[in-house]
Formats: sequence, C-alpha cells, structure tokens
Amino acid sequence: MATKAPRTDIDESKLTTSDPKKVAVGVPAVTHALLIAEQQAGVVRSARALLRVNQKDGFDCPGCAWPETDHRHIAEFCENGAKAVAEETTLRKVGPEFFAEHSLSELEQHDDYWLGQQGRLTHPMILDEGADHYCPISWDDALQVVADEIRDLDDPDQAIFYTSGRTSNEAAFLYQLFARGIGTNNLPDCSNMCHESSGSALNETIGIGKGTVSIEDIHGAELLIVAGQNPGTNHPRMLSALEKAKQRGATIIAVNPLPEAGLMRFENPQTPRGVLLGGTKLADQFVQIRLGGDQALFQAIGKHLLEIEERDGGVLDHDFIGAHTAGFEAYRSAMSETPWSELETATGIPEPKLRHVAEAVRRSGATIVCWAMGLTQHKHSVPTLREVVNVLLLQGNIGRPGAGVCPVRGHSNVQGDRTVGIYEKPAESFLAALDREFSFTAPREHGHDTVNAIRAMRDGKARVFIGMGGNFVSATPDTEVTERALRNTGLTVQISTKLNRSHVVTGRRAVILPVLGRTDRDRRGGGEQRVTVEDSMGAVHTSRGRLAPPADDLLSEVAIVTRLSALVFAGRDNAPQADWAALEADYAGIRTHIEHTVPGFDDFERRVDKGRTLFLPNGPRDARRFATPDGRAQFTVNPLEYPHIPEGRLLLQTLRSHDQYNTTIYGKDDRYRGIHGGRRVVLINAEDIAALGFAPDDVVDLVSEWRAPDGHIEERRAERFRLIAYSTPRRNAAAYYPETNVLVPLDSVADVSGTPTSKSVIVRLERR
Ligand SMILES: Nc1nc2c(c(=O)[nH]1)N[C@H]1C(S)=C(S)[C@@H](COP(=O)(O)OP(=O)(O)OC[C@H]3O[C@@H](n4cnc5c(=O)[nH]c(N)nc54)[C@H](O)[C@@H]3O)O[C@H]1N2
Ligand SMILES: Nc1nc2c(c(=O)[nH]1)N[C@H]1C(S)=C(S)[C@@H](COP(=O)(O)OP(=O)(O)OC[C@H]3O[C@@H](n4cnc5c(=O)[nH]c(N)nc54)[C@H](O)[C@@H]3O)O[C@H]1N2
Ligand SMILES: [Mo]
Repeated sequence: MATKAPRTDIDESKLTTSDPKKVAVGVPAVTHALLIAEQQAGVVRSARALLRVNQKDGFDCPGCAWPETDHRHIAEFCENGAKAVAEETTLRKVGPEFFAEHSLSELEQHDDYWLGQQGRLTHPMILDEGADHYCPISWDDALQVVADEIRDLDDPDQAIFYTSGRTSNEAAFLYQLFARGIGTNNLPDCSNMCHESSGSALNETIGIGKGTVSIEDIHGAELLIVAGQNPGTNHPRMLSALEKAKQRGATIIAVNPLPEAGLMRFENPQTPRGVLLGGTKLADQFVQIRLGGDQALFQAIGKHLLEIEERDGGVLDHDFIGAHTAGFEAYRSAMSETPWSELETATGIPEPKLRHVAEAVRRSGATIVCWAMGLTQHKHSVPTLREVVNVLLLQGNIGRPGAGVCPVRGHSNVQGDRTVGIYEKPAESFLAALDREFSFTAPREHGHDTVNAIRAMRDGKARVFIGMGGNFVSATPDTEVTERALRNTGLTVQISTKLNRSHVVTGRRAVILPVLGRTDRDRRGGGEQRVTVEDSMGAVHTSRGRLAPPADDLLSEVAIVTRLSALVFAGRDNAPQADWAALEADYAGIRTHIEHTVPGFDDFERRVDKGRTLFLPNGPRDARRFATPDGRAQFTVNPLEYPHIPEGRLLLQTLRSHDQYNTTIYGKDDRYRGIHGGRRVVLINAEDIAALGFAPDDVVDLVSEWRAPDGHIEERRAERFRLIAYSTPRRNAAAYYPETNVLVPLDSVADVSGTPTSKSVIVRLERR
C-alpha cells in the first residue's frame, strides 16, 4: 500500500552508524528498492513501472546515463533506478489544497527531504508579489504571465534559461530555440556543475567533448581505471559491465579517497552467481588517493611509462603518436622534470605503489579510464583530465576496441541536452544551421553559465529565471548568495515534476508549471508521443511513458515550450519561424528539425523506430579523427597542481549518499557507508579527529575559509555536523551535498570550465 508523505523533517538526533559495507548490491538492495517503490505508488503501479524500465518499448530510466546493453534483462533496473522511478510514479500529490494549507514562510523552513516527499505537482500555481501563498492559475494565464514578463524585458540577456539533465532531446531542442529566439544564449545547465571540466579538456585534446567508448569496449577492456566515481550508488548498472569485463580477464583499479563498497565487490542480483556465490571481486588495486591528487597520479603513470620506454622500449605506440598526435616531445620533457617526491606528496602514495599502478597500465593492451565528479569538481580539473588523455595517447588507447576515455555522465539525458544545443557557448556552425532552418538570426554573443547566471541575478542584471527541471537553489554553490540572487529577480518560473527548494525561494513573483515525467503517458494531438534521449556513450533511443499521469491536464515539457513560443514570438521581429501547434501535436516534427540542424541525426525517425538505437558519430572512436585545429590529438603540458591545506584545516569533498538523487533526498540512510537515519555527518580520519582535539560523534560547525582574489579570507558556516571516524586520507573529509553547498564559494571554480569546486573546500571544525 502507498503510504502518506512524512510530516516531519529529518531528525538528526536519531542518527546511528554501523561498519561500512564491503559489497554493493545484491538481493537486499532490490528488496529495499521495491519497498520504497511500494510506499510511493502501491504494488501494481510500481510493478508496471519497473517492468518497463529500459525495455525496448518502455521508458528510459531517469536514474542515470549509463547505457543499456543490447540484451536487456527482464528487469534491467537497479536499486537506485527503482528509487528514481518510485519518486516519479508516487501517488502523493501536491495541488492547490496543499498550497492553501502551507504558506511560503512555512515551506521555507522544511528540508529538501520533506519538500520532495510531498508528491507530484498537479496544477499550475502563481505566487503574486507580496503574497505568502501560491494560488492556482489556469494554464493559459500562467503561460501568459511568463510570456508577458519576457516580452517586457529591455534586453533579452535579462532572462536566464536553466536546464537540468532529465529533459528530453525534443524539449531541450525547442527550449534552446526559444531562448535564442528571444535573443540570448543564457542557457546555463547542470552540466556546468558536473562534467563541464570533462567537456573542456576533451574538446581541447581530442576534438570532441564526450567519451570515446561504447559498452562493448567496457566489456572488452584489459584495464579499467575507475577514478573519482562511486558507481555502487550512482551508476549501479555499471557494476554489471565491470563484472563482465572482469570475467573476461580485465584488471580494475579504483582510485578514490574512500573505499567505496561498489568498487570493491559486487553481488549481481540478476545472476545466480551474484546471489549465491557472494559476487565478484571488482577492484584488483585500490589507490586511496588524496583529494585532488589525480593530476599527479596520471603524471606518475606517464612518467613511469616514459622511463620504461627509454630503458627497455616496447611501451609506447609510436605509430599512433606519429600519425595522430601533436606535442609528444614537450610532454616527454615535462614528465622527465617532475620529481617523484612531489608526485608522492600530491597523491599521498609512495613511489613504489605509484609505479605498481603504472605497471598495470604498461601491461594492458587496451585501457579505459572512467571518471565522474571526483575528477571534475576541483580547481585543476581540466589539467587533471588533460593528463588522463596524455596517458591514454602514449599507448594509442583512443579509437581502438576496449580502450578510450569514459566520462560517466550523471543525469539520464544531460549529454543529449548538450548535443541538441543547451550550451551557453554554442558553435557558430550550429547557430548558422538554426538560422537557416528557422529563418531568423540567432544571437552570437556567448551567454551565462551557471555561476555567471547567479552573478547576473545577484547584480540585478537578470530579471527572469526559468528552470526547465532541476533545483537551481539547492544544486548551486554558495546557497546564501544564490538565494539572495534569485530573490533579486522579478519572476522565477519552475517547470517541474516535484516540489523543491527552488519553488520556495523565489523572485518577487513566481510560477510553477507542473510537467509530465519520463514514466507518464504523454498524449498530444490524438497520439501517444515518444521522446528521445542520449546515454553516456552517444547512443540515442526513444522513451515512452505508460502510466496514468498524476493529473489529466498536465502538459509535457514540449507543450509548455511550444505554447510559450507561440505567445512570445507572435508578431515579434526576428523570431524563429515554425508551426508551434503542429510540433506540439507530433514530436516527430521536432526530430525532423533536429535532423536538419544537428550533425549525426540523419534519418533520425527511422533509426530510432521500433526501439532501435542511433549511435551518434564519434570521430576519435570511429576513425581516429580528431576535430582539433591541426586534426591531431594533443599531448599537453600541465604544471602540477594539488590542494594545499593550511595547518589545522581539512579539505572537504561534498558528495552523494546512497539515498539521494542530487537534491532529491529519497531517504535518510547511506547504507554502504554505514550511516543511518540522518545526513549531517562529516566523514573524517580518526587520527584527525584526535589531532584536532575532538572525539568521534562530537557535533561541530563546519566553517569554510576561502582566500578571495584580493587576499582576504571569507568565512561561510554550516551548522551541526556529527564527526564520524572513517577510512579517508589524513586531512581529507567528506560530507553530503546539498547541505554543504552553503560552504562552497561562488568564485571558487575550476579553471577553464568554471565548474564549482565542490570536491575541494577548505574548512575548519568549530566546537558548538
Ligand atoms: N542514486 C544516484 N545516482 C546518481 C546521482 C545521485 O545523486 N544519486 N547523481 C547523478 C549525477 S547528476 C551525477 S554527476 C553522478 C555522480 O556520480 P559520482 O561522481 O560517483 O558522485 P559523487 O557522490 O559526487 O561521488 C564522487 C566520488 O568521487 C570520489 N572523489 C572525491 N574527490 C576525489 C578526488 O579528488 N579524487 C578521486 N580519485 N576521487 C574523488 C568520492 O570519494 C566519491 O566516491 O551520479 C548520477 N547518478
Ligand atoms: N556541493 C555540490 N553541489 C553539486 C554537486 C556536488 O557533487 N556537490 N553536483 C552537481 C551536479 S553533478 C549536478 S548534475 C547538479 C544537479 O542539479 P539539478 O539537476 O538542478 O538538480 P536535481 O536535484 O537533479 O533536480 C531535481 C528536480 O528536478 C525536477 N524534475 C525531475 N524530473 C523531471 C522531469 O522529468 N522534468 C522536469 N521538468 N523536471 C524534473 C524535480 O522537480 C526535482 O525536484 O548539482 C550539482 N551540485
Ligand atoms: Mo551531475
């Protein structure tokens, strides 16, 4: 039976701990997921939904962007995919009565857990200036309010169009067209806080901002390095792929400050072996690296390979280096100058162990490096990822079966959104294609990314904020600054499925436009619509929801954007020309526009028909073609960087628990890490607890100390965190996001990519 939403926020005094787990997944995990699904949606609806996850005629799992294999299991879902589905298929509803009962001032006091658990949004709502309650409004009036506000802007750059990565290709394509039709490239997205560093480094070095491997490559790799990623929680289906690679003889090296359960051992709930035999050991080597030490690690690997080449030969792929790369000599001489002692300091790993890792790389005939947020959210993330590329280029590990780069994406369609134009720095070729297709002139000046969007709102330069999904207020850094920034706008609009903090921290006026999610049936123009998504490996396929939506008149993301386009563009100069009503009635028309404007989508409709997969072209993977200025993959020289932690301070990484999806908190446990019933914890080395004069279980404030560019130290505070002794390198600590976002300074971003440094915050502990 479905149960009622929680009435109270998380009570941190109930927090307990147990020993961290050494194995991920297994039958208990699936049982746990079914329990959560059942509480939200009841047995029948849950079963119907879960049986359709990632099936050929079903919907794409909103959980993560890990690809499906070709032979999909009857139940190709994982615990956390099931939780993401449960979250959306819930029978709990948030409608006009809910907003009549709860004032904004009351909602503001609740935590993200309480807000998200209340249920699906069912009705368009408006918050008028000065009001303390949202009131119901008709769809037509709600859309008119938004359209009027946009038409009233003095300058189109006063509008911000944020996107989160669940939005379908079709909706995202129309949304970027809408922004550009108005005249702005202000299209920040969650990717700016996520894999932007990967895109920056890969574009520069191999000429494409995406990974170069397919799922078959993972299965066929000889060596997989998994760095800065916690797949047991965040990409559980990846564990099946690692297991398969392992069974074919692959070596796996896990690089992480924390011994994450999923990296160590895996019990596959979908095979008898996993259930009965205690699963597969995954990582052959665990490299417990210091936070931010990865650039040094990859330099160490490169240095060792070059030294052995010089001594014995036979290590490098000279044909590849000669034919396809540039910059090798400069890289070689830079590596010869880097002292081992500094590589040891940066990584916290002794030279012999570094060489041991490098030996595994030397022996491998096909190496893949997989990574996620542990590598992308540091100040020096772009140089770190360039260094990953350097190592792979040495042995020709790009564009060869079982080898390549594998940035593992987060949101299920974050990669697709970027492919179809959600980007504040669009390429000229794409804009020119839009101009031709829609008979207008798109703006050329680059727009704001996420951090710059916050600055623009803070400084009164942006007046309207529209969020296509996501939870901008909680996901972004420097929570207090961001909240003030949003309150500084005239109108905030949230196009969303569930209530979150971005609905209660608003501009002077606010509108909520509830939408259909992935699992919901979407009937438009007399037919059931499908949408398409792209996974982390460039495979595009359709997704179709089957369940009855939470309210009859919910619009889809596509319908909201087409209707807004019709209202805003009517009679406007230089507006994109399209039949908006026809696009709403049949999404195939949108796919035709995508085919005409985005390379690689030729014959789009036919190629995704009947559950087929369209593989987007990938130059480096398909033909060792590199779209860099000289047509070669680039070796780069990157002066070594790593965090310097002042005396008596810690370096804090902010990460996900097992029971959350970004800012959506499903539950209060982090089962694999042994944390139960609460979230305000700091995982910290036991010796540091003692050295700093504390005891385990002490409750402290975290005070972040940030040296601003002008030299003075800024402080930010997050209150009441419990100290938990945990296996992590000395002076490296970990705590959950979004509770700790208040500590991340807005100006502390990665060089080149502008990604907030969420894995690298200097803090001190203060006794309460
Ligand atoms: N269930 C669930 N699934 C998700 C999400 C979710 O919240 N919940 N979020 C989705 C999204 S948007 C994303 S981007 C992905 C995120 O997937 P992950 O990147 O796995 O997520 P994080 O929890 O941020 O974990 C970062 C990992 O990197 C390690 N790490 C931190 N700093 C460093 C470092 O300096 N070096 C190294 N080598 N390791 C480091 C941490 O210890 C941790 O294991 O997951 C996606 N899938
Ligand atoms: N400190 C710190 N901050 C971080 C990170 C970190 O590791 N540490 N990680 C960063 C990363 S990797 C990311 S990707 C961002 C995530 O940032 P966001 O993508 O902005 O945040 P989410 O929590 O994923 O957004 C959840 C909301 O999306 C809405 N939603 C869900 N499904 C749909 C849908 O189908 N359609 C629409 N329109 N809305 C929907 C719901 O209302 C839900 O409340 O956070 C970043 N922030
Ligand atoms: Mo992400």
